[in-house]
Amino acid sequence: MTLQQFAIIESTLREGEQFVGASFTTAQKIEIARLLDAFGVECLELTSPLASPQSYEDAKTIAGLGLHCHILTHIRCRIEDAQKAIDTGVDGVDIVIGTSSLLRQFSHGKSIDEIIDLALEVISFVRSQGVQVRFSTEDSFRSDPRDLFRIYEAVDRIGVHRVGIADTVGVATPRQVYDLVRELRGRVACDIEFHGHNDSGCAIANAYEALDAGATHVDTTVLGIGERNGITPLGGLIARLYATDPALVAKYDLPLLRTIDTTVAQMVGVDVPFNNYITGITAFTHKAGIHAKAILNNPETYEIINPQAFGLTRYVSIAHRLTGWNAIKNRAEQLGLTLDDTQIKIVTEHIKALADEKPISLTDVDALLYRWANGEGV
Ligand code: HCA
Ligand code: CU
Repeated sequence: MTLQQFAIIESTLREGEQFVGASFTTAQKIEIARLLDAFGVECLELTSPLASPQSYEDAKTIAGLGLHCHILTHIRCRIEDAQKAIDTGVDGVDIVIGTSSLLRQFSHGKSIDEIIDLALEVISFVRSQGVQVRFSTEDSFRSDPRDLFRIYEAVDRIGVHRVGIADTVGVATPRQVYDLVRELRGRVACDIEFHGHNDSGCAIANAYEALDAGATHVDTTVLGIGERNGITPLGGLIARLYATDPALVAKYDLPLLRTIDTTVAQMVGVDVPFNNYITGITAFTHKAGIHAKAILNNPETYEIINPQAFGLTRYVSIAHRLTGWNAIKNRAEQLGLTLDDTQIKIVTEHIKALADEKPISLTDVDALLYRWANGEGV
């Protein structure tokens, strides 16, 4: 149901700023905010205005840009934090507090009852100021589910707009996420957000399962940047949803994704990974002869994502020993050379033999094709 209605909370300007290479200038934050807004994300989450004086100023600046998306900021569960957040002019405040026994013992030292009392106080305050409020439990998957439900039900009763489940340490499996969200969906009336770290490689699958189980909001960052190895990447979530049904992500300006990924990569001093979802350099590159033949006949044979939907093109790699004669024939046609199938097959054997001797390039393939087309083949 909510797979059709989900919203993205893009947290590059909050969780993403917790990536070790990130230290965005105001101008960079504005550029990222504008790009993500143009892409069509529903919400942007900003670093806590309490983090530093510049963070406060930047939150004010971004809240004042007049973007289409909702501007949220992220705070600890404290009235002073909430006041400062509201002062920046944001549309909503995301509150988080640790609920695992580890965090209760080693971080804030509060009991579940104390957490509930505090949560009710801070949420009521934010609501009284006419601002949207979300309440999230840090390290949800290492918290006792009975504690979680008590907290979520209590905050739901007093009209919180959204509750958040956070897989802070990336420990959850897709099935655990599905089960927890499903159970929660039956217990609260408010929206449900999922925030998942990627320590064990499940962040995209977990976000997807959360939506499938009834979550309404998913947190992402560009390229997945965040604490440690980050959270659900924006492009990865889009790829997952597109693969289920392109209509699910038709509301976004998909061709902007490449610019978004490369812009943020550059700002934080990394390359877009070669195997990145959609925008990685090899995401639409086909190599083996069998694949190349089928792709040339009908790209859907080996592509669940249409690169054109993202303003990208596919590439068929043919200069190697795994190549096939159909791909070589296609190259000959591209070059406008007339060679019959028997000749193409012979050239293909030569290409394979050459590639067994040394790494070859497209130039070598072309040279062989020209030789045969000019009647100089042996
Ligand atoms: C953190 C906090 C958080 C918060 C998530 C949320 C997490 O940096 O540890 O507000 O839902 O992963 O728990 O990012
Ligand atoms: Cu996080």
